[in-house]
Parts: sequence; C-alpha cells; structure tokens
Amino acid sequence: MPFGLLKYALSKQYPGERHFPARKELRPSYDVVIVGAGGHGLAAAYYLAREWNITNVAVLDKGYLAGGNTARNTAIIRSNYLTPEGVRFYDESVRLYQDLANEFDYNLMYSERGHFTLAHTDAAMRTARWRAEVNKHMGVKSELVYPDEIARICPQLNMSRDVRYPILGALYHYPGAIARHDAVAWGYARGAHRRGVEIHTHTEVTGFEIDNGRVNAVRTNRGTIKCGKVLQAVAGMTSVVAGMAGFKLPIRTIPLQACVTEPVKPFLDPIIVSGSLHVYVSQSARGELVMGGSVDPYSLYNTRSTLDFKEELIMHMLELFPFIGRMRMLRQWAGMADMTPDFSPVMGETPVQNYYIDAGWGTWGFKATPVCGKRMAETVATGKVPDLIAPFALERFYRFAQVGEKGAASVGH
Ligand code: PYC
Repeated sequence: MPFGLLKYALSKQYPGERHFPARKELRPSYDVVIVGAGGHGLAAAYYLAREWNITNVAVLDKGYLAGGNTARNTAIIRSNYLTPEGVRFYDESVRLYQDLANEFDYNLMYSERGHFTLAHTDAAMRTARWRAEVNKHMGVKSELVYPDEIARICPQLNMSRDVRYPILGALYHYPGAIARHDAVAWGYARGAHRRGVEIHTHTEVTGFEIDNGRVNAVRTNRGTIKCGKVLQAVAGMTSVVAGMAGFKLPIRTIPLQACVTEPVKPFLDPIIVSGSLHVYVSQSARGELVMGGSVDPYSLYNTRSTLDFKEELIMHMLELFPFIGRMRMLRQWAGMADMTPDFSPVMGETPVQNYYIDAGWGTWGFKATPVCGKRMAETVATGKVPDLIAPFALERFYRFAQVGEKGAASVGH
C-alpha cells in the first residue's frame, strides 16, 4: 500500500478535501430548486452556477446522491441516432463528455471504444444504412460495415453463418464510448457545490405551492421552501412528481434490467449491440461485462430483478459470444425508464409557469447528461428554450409534432 494512503487512513484529521459538506438546514428560499440529485439535476445545477452565475440553488433528492437511474444504467455514450433533432442533440453531449474530465479535473474513466449496432436482417441493414447516412450528413462519424470488417475489429464475435441470426453487417459508430456513471454525477456535484450550490439528499419533495398557475414554493419532509423557479429532473418518478404539480405527461414507466459478470482479462474493446437479439454489452475497465436487454414487457414502479430477464439475456449473449458460458454473474439490477410515445425526451416548459421539466429519458438518459444539464440551465436562467432542445417540448404532443426516434434505444422498446 502506498505510504501516503496508509498515512491518510491512520490520520484523525482526514486532511483531504471533503467531496461534499455535512448536511445543513434548508434556507427559507432559493432562486432555483432542482428536484432530483441524479446526473441531470446535478449537471443543470453546475451549468447554472458556472455559466449563468446563479448559485442560490438547492438540489433536493429523496434518496442518496445519484442513486436513481444514474446508478442503474450501462453507461453507454453515443450520438448515432436517426432523427436530425436527435443526432444534433446527442452530438453536443458527446462533445461535452469528451472534455469533461479535463473540465472537472476528475477521472471519469471516459473510454472511447467504437459502437457496433449489429444487423441480422435486411430490414436492420436498411435502418443501419439510413442511420449512417443521417449521421454522416450531420458530421457524426458512423458508417455501414460488413462482416469482414466487423470480424477484423471484433474477432471475438461469433460470425458464423450457421446460427439462428447470422450477422449481415452493422452500423459502426467510432465515437461510441463508456464512462464511470457515478464519477460523472460526483464531478457535477463537486463542481456545483464548489460554486455555492446546496445539495440536500434525503430530502423528499411532498408537493408544490402554485398560485395563479405559477410555482412559488416547494413542500418537503424538512419544511416548505420558497422558490423563484423549479426544475424537475426525477427520471423514473416523473409522472408522480408532475402529478404533484398538477399536470399529466404522456409517459409510461417500465423497468429496465441489467447485470455484470465477474471481472475477466480485457477481451472486448468495442461496445456491441444487437437489436434482433436484444443485447448490448461492453467490458468495463475493471474487466466486467456490463450488459442488458430490452425493457420489461409491462409498466411497473419497481427495481426488482427477475430470473426471466437473466435467462433470456444470457441465451442471446451466448449466440454472440459462445465462449463466455462459464463466466459467473456478479450483480443484477434495474432502473425505471420513463417512456414517451415517440421515444424522444421531454425538455423545457410545462403548463405551470416557472416550472421546467427534464424527463422522458426512457433508456437513453445517461448519454444526455451534459447536454441536457447545459441546455436546461440555459432555459431556466433565461426563460427561453434554446433551439437545440425546442423540438423536445412537451407541447409537441398537442401539435402532433412528435420526434419519432427509431435510434433511441440500443434494443427493442
Ligand atoms: O441507448 O445506448 C443506449 C442504451 C444502452 C442501454 C440502454 N440504452
């Protein structure tokens, strides 16, 4: 053990900088209250402070820091979407991610791996080609590749023609990456806190005071606080919290399960996704295979794990990587995915004045953390919705202006 670490462990003073201060009382009022201390809420707080000098901000969470969907995803970052609105939006996120560790001076374990979306049918090949063309048109590095090239970059994949779903080709997206999800949240939290933002975990929002259609205060289990503006960023509990503010959303909440294996030596560099087999997998820096499949087949507010999910996922994994049959599974978990009818997020204004929403992240929220935080901070600070997120307004559902995003999830919805 390095001497410095031993000295630190035995010290009574703990001389290192504390990440976050001890819990303190809530102030009677804040300019902005952010409901939800996950990646998105923390990122919005960070950019409010850093870019708009708005620091009289409280971030509230009923649980612990980033313990919801931020802790329950598979940490894939990509911008190979299908709609121009989606590609533009996620491309800004990837760019922000690429420099985030430098900006924070904090290791996010950001690792660019390349991302394959395998095609096993003619229809999937057509969609892959379509996505590649939209991506290239918008300056995003993606292309359609064929079996020889896939086998060259990822020799571990089972490329046999003699299987149920032979691999015909893939959409290859060079900038596809993974990062350490809780480091992203901690980096944002530390940056926001250093600039004066208060983060109150174990502080549950129980209601809102709304007069003449405008939010004035937030009720919590620790008392009521006045507020200038509210930003709701509570993936998984979106409809419940919006219900407290008195409006409805076109959202269904569905569990999404995932799991990791025991760590093994590095053998899988790229991120592999198969829509037909309902699998996505990457190998973490620790050597674990981090993997998941499609959402559960019904709506539910629950984060339990099921044997059905595991059996189905492993069956499909074995078709792609038959040699992993003897690996042991370490952990399994679930998050709650807020699914919109068009598989695009909801960002911006709500029917309540000064109450903004960041929601509808289905199975694609982690990769949007920086861009959503940045653009929601701009929305809250200026009261104007930036062009980049305007297509994702809640009122698109009243105008029949949905953003149908077939590249939204890695696998079936
Ligand atoms: O959108 O890349 C993705 C994804 C991976 C796992 C769930 N969604």
